[in-house]
Amino acid sequence: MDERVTLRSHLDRSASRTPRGDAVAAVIEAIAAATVDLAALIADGPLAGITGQDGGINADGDRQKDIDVAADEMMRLALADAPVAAVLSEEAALPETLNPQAPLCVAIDPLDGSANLENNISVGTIFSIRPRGNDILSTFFEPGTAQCAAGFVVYGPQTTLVLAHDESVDIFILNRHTEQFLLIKQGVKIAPDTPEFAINASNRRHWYGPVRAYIDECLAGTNGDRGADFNMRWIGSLVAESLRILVRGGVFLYPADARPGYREGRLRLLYEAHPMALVMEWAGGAATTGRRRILELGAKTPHQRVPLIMGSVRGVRDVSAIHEGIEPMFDNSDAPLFARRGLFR
Ligand code: FBP
Repeated sequence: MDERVTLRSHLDRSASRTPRGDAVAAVIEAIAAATVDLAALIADGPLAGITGQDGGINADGDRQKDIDVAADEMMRLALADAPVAAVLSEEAALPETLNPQAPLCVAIDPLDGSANLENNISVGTIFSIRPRGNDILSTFFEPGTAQCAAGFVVYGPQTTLVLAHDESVDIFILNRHTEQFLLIKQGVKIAPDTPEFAINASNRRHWYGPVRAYIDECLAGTNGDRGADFNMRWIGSLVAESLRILVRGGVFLYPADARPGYREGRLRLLYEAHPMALVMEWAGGAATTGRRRILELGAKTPHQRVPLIMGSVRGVRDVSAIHEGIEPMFDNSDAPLFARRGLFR
């Protein structure tokens, strides 16, 4: 018999002392219950009729797989029975109103990184919870500081729930036999200075100067001004990268770059960057665009993209320092200009 604390009793402990605590707990439990079913579906994959084939094009023009469509349906069904006024899903053009009088709104990426599934690489669900404003739709356009809880689930060797709630980041693992999430780490803190970075390096030629300068300095290792040999990781799955940062630190970058469609980065503000930024900050890390703190940004459109640089405070601070004083219009100049502006020059 496992004596660990269940997600439910963990939430019960804090429900009475956090604003709208019971409602927030109910929403987290609803999402968690749906992820138990989704984890089983992902694990069975082709055995459960998941072909990995196209399920169409979503409202924002992204290709969907059949599993994206199934995950979206599962999350919507779960949230319809929870105290949620409206949900914005990656898979829909606009927020959908559920229970207009309910106190909370949810932005969700039901299944992030589904392109990885064919290779049996971890994928996840990312969610962000915020209090409903008087006007339901404008709730989603409030800055990320309005979030009252956020988190993500990684469907990997284990099914892991990372929860930012009550100003703490806690990690749970799914016990598949009892179908309960059990607490394994409470009050996670990100290592402040791990020399490790994660970026899709194949885009180097498209990066703007400050990002190129930072990565070049990391690659110079002990021969360069940073004086440390950096390790590199790139999984191509945001939830897996985020969990690694929580466990051992480092910095993740999906910057804006010069490719058409990437001038504002790739990741979405409302259901990728905002929730990850809340997790990072509550775990003692940081998240920025390079120029602005992610949590201070409000979306102007539901599926707005944003550059995302997050993780250990040292790495995020160093990337921001290279951007400082460089007007965005000069971002695309040659790297040497920025190398001269690097931290140690
Ligand atoms: P989707 O929103 O299309 O699922 O993609 C998101 C994502 O897979 C992230 O998880 C990951 O960080 C990024 O795209 C990888 O992008 P790229 O393929 O450009 O390296």
